[in-house]
Amino acid sequence: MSGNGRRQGGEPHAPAGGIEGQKGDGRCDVVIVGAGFGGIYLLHRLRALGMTARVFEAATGVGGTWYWNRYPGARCDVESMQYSFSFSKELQQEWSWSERFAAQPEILAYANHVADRFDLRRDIQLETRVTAATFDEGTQRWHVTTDRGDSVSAQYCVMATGCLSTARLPDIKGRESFEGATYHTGYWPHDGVDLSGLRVAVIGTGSSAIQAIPVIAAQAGTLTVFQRTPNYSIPSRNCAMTPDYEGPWKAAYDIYDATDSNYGVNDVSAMDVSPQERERVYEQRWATGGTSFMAAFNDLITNQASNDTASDFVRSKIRAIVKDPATAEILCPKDYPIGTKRICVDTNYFEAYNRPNVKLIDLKATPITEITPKGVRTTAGEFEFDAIVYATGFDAMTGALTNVDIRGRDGIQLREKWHGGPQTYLGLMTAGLSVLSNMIVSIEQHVDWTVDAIAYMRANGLATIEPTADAEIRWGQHVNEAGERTLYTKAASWYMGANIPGKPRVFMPYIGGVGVYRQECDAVAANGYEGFVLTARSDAHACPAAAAE
Ligand code: FAD
Ligand code: N01
Repeated sequence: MSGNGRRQGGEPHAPAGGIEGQKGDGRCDVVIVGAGFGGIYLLHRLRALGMTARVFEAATGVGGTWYWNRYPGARCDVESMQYSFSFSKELQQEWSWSERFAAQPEILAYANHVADRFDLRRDIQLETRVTAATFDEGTQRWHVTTDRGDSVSAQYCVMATGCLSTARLPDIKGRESFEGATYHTGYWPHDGVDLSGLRVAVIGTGSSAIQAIPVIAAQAGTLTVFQRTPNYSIPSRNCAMTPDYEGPWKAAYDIYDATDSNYGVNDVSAMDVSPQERERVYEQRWATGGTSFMAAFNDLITNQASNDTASDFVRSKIRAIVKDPATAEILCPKDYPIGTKRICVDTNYFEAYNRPNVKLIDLKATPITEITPKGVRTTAGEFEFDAIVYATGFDAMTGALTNVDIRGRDGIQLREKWHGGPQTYLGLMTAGLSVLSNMIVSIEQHVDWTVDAIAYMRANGLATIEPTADAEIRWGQHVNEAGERTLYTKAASWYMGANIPGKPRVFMPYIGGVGVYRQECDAVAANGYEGFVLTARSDAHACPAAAAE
């Protein structure tokens, strides 16, 4: 490694199609599905364990989220100094981000750099979608097949397929009939899109739209935004990275506990300070920018009265920024507490509505009835466009898993088992088959726990690890109880599966906190994988090398 470790462009070096000489039938210890941050770190850890692993990735490059989401304005909302791997001190120190919140090309370049720096590409097969994974009870191995005809036998199959990787186009009547260009933010063309002078529609106002709208507005002839639910958004105050900013972060990496959910939280209730003090704190957080706004007080997500004060503050900011009062009112979220849909972070989002070429359509008042060959029809009439951008989100959490035909013991199918909502133990495994954070921190924790479990199995001559049905039920109750203690269930969000018509409404993320979750997972492991059934290999013998890992 030389220089500051940054590669320009972010495109992969591996030949399209993947690893030479490894097509067709094969055996390995672990199949990993997905080469986002999760998949690549998992591969790195398994190699260190001396295991053979093959990664299958549907895309033509690594990077996952940051490979697919190339829409204008895409960037992280967790500060880049934190939205980075921590597993290698050298990597942490040598990489430099150019902005406080890095843009998509730079994050993709980082993913590619990690793949190169740790020599990961030789085990990653690109442009290959895993279509099925079937557990063979006779051999106690997974049989994994792909859309390119690969057929692999593996002792373990890890789905590192991401929570937000299955982009979703809404089922709006006539969608296919549109004669102009259609885009989805989550499948943005790699060559970029020139929207200069065009009449553009954006459907959706989630995080993706909120980042894209100001950039598209500056380019398009006209931009019409179709909003169903308004969102709370905090300015990012993004800026160039300086040595003065970067230096203390790098110096503190060794002592900073990224899983500390209370980091930066002002440990006082919003109800225990005067209105003047509340206002001062909110103003300070607004000026600092970013998601830390939600840490202004310690009970914003658990106490409705406290939350109301933060929601009111943000609404007052929207009304102050947006010059047209009617537009401002439509942009003000009113029917759910701030933070219960993922809080958005923007650069000049509300300001974009002050541009003469930007118009907002309130779909609560005038819903879309159909997409026509010329554009979008609402109950108020037809709007004509050259391009429609769907910023309509993802089949979150479960979509990438249920897309694969996963069959476990007795042929039990994951898709069928999860018909009424996902059932897991620790969110990591499910019987019969075996997010709300800085996700890189959670990814590292999930991977570390999984690799430790595999090492434990090897060391103890075990073939399978599978949660008991009872452990799944108890975990599901625990996740629900934690959710019920907060205001999260008050919003129709993708956390609840509410963005997909017909998807079961289940609060899916665990809200107990990253640190608490880690302790719970560690305790399960320390107690001999409590809640799991472990079965011995027929040729069981201990593997001391693995035990030492
Ligand atoms: P992904 O990055 O989603 O990777 C999964 C990979 O699996 C994909 O490449 C996909 O192609 C592949 N795959 C799926 N199914 C198959 C299959 N059947 N066969 C083969 N390959 C398959 N999180 C944060 O913490 N901070 C942020 O600022 C942030 N910003 C985000 C911005 C956007 C636009 C989006 C969509 C998400 C953002 N996230 C953010 C969440 C982000 O998804 C995670 O931080 C992280 O990148 C996820 O990594 P992953 O490896 O788990 O999954
Ligand atoms: O998707 P979303 P996203 N007609 O589901 C609307 C991460 N992320 O891609 O709210 C009309 O949030 C839908 O309306 P409603 C982050 O975790 C992070 O924006 O269902 N509208 C909503 O407005 C985020 O939470 C960043 O009423 C329809 C929008 O489409 C997650 O990814 C950036 C519709 C979808 O919003 C998903 O964000 C981007 C229909 N039929 C993403 N169907 C960062 O900043 C849906 N909508 C780091």
